[in-house]
Amino acid sequence: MSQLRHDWSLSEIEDLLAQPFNDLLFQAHQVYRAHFDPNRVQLSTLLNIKTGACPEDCSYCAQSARHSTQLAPERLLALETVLEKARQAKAQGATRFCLGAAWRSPTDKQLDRVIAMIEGIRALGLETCVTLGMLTDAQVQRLKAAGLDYYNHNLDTSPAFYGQVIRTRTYQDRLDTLARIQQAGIRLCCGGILGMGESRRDRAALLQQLANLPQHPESVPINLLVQVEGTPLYGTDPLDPLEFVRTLATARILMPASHVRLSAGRAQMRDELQALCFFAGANSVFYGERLLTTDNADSQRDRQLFERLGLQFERQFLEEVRGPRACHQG
Ligand code: SAM
Ligand code: DTB
Ligand code: SF4
Repeated sequence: MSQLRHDWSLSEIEDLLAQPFNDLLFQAHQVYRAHFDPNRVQLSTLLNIKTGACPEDCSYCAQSARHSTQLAPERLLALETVLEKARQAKAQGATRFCLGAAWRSPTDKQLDRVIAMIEGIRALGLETCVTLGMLTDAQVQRLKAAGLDYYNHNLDTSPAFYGQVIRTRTYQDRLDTLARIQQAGIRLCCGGILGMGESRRDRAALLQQLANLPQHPESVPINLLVQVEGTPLYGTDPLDPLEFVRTLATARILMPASHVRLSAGRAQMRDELQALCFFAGANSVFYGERLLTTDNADSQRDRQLFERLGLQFERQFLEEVRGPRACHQG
């Protein structure tokens, strides 16, 4: 297996991205096979526990209070509602349950309630992930003590393009929270969004930031912008789907041992495009009817697609190996 690198230069990454498509995909697939069983996909299910009225101004997001979207804000969900959704996700085959909240950063009281949710979800035998915005050191320590498995915090795009997408926080704010998470030993889920009008160089620079973190994020979500009416990015020229595959393939080469997640945007993708992404090294998806505020790819269509591609999802595999009762994750 190749050595993990953290010293990628921008031009090296741009050269990878610019290769003939077949060369890039062949290289990505070889790297993928050297580190993973290429016929197995990890399923994470998302639940938005607090919807809308967010003070941040992220141009892509339906939940910012600064944009006029159709979304109705909702208060933090009750513990039992969250646990019921987690039970359903587990029954459907998910191994990780991810909670999202439309916060800039949580208060300590809000964190108390999220911690109760994390403890309840862990007790169901699911891996836990939360995305709550920026955190202080003390909050990170509390999440660690609660047994949180993953924290999702995306860099979203390149340092150069960031200011055109988000103005209420800086790239450095983002990096600071990532450092706190990694230093505390919580596994990191960190990626970005493609198709926001960024250049290939921006995509390369995002991947450079991710790959040159002190440790590669254990999960790397590659989202395709879901264009939401009323957000500033609504109507952006769509990204060439093959450029999306190129970027995902390059993420696989740079972070060979990470789970690269084909994330938001699958509902809008054809099966052939998803199949190319799985070949290029995607080995995780969001599974379930909803992402946070928008529809995800239909679960029945997903199951059929996995079947057609001979892809096993992780829980199926674990149950075959260890039996249905023993496939506790975590
Ligand atoms: N408020 C927290 C934060 O921003 O860190 C957590 C929730 S936020 C919705 C989580 C991530 O969802 C964002 O960082 C962004 O990468 C992704 N996201 C949000 N809206 C999206 C959209 N319309 N299309 C694709 N990805 C999106
Ligand atoms: C991530 O990278 N993508 C997810 C999750 N982490 C939190 C969110 C996707 C959101 C898509 C738009 C929506 O449903 O609002
Ligand atoms: Fe708020 Fe997160 Fe949406 Fe930005 S991405 S507006 S921080 S919910």
